Amino acid sequence: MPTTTEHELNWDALWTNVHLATLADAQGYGEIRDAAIAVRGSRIAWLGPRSALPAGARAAVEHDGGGRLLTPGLIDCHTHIVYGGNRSGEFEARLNGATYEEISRSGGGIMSTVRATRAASEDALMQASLRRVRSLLAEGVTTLEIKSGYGLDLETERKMLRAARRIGEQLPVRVKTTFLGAHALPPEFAGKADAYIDEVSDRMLPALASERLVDAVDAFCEKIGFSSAQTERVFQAAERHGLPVKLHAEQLSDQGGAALTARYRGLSADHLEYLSPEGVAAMAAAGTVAVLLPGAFYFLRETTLPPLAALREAGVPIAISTDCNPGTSPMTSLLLVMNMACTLFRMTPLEAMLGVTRHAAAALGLGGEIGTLEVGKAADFALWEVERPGELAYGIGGNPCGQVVFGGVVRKV
Ligand code: DI6
Ligand code: FE
Repeated sequence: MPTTTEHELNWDALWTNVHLATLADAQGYGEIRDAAIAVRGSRIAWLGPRSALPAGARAAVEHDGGGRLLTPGLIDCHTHIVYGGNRSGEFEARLNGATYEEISRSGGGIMSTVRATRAASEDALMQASLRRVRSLLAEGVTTLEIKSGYGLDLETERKMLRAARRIGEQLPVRVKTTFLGAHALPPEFAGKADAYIDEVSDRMLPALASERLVDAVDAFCEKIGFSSAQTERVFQAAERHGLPVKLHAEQLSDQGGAALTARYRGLSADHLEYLSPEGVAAMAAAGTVAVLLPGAFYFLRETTLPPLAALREAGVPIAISTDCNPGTSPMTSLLLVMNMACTLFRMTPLEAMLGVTRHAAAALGLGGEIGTLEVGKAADFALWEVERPGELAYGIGGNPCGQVVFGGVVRKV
């Protein structure tokens, strides 16, 4: 019988000659040069300087990291990546003078994606979405959140969430699903927003939750979306099902959505360009993560910046994400998001890195499981052909990702 210690030093795989950025404390990258990291099963079993490798440790497989940077696998914590069709025509219309709100009010916008998503078979949705997910994965993403919200009826919301779950089965990536039934008012409920909120809260959510298709609940709290009173009814329904909430809040105007989310101990409030000081304080007190989405800011040519200084000062954890969606952020590059967070929002490269690792994990309620390199956490990591961690937010185009390990296994996509 091996002793516990011998068993613990019996590893499945070991990477040596790597430069670690553990992100294990929020003050720095947590760099360890000339390091090693060991995996047992799907977990990190040991990490530290190579010189401190315990005598007697054995690994079934040993990889030479070639001196590369090794970070936690990246986390894209806010996407609408499952959808039918695309909105390149609307992009052209906007360049010819129309605004996002005008397009939305005249039946285009989200509604045109709803029509295309309703019309698509689950397999067709899968095909279109898998292509987009693969391009995220190529840049080191190991966890991905996927929202529904382009069905707006039970059948299509179910189809989207099933497709999201299937993506997590077909590709080596962890998928968290979010039910966003309250994304827009479907034509069947025109003029009856409260009745639609009943449908979302009392019919759609109970059915989808009982089918285990929902990990969290979201809504679009906005003048062109739902009021804060309507949003609160959705949150109450989520609470009845024991599901955490998050919110599209303060994207185009201040609706008090972030403070509402904080009252419900929400995981995150997302967008936040129009966030008030009261909203910042409420998020800080509740530990709600701010998810900033520079792709949507850029694509809509928004000019009001999210209140970064106030968020920093209050100590609100800040995550960043692609918001991958056909209308306001048709992007599938989390590295580009890191660059945009720095250039557009003046976040630092360290903040951008924390935003796609440690803080993105917290935005999904997975802070104990992923997002940093620590013993016991999931062995999800990426190796990069760069000299320093800050280089990940610096480059535009060109993919420095050399290898990805997911659940302790070298990933082939
Ligand atoms: N805010 C967004 O940026 C996306 N949804 C939302 O509530 C946009 C969705 C779309 O235009 O298709
Ligand atoms: Fe979004």
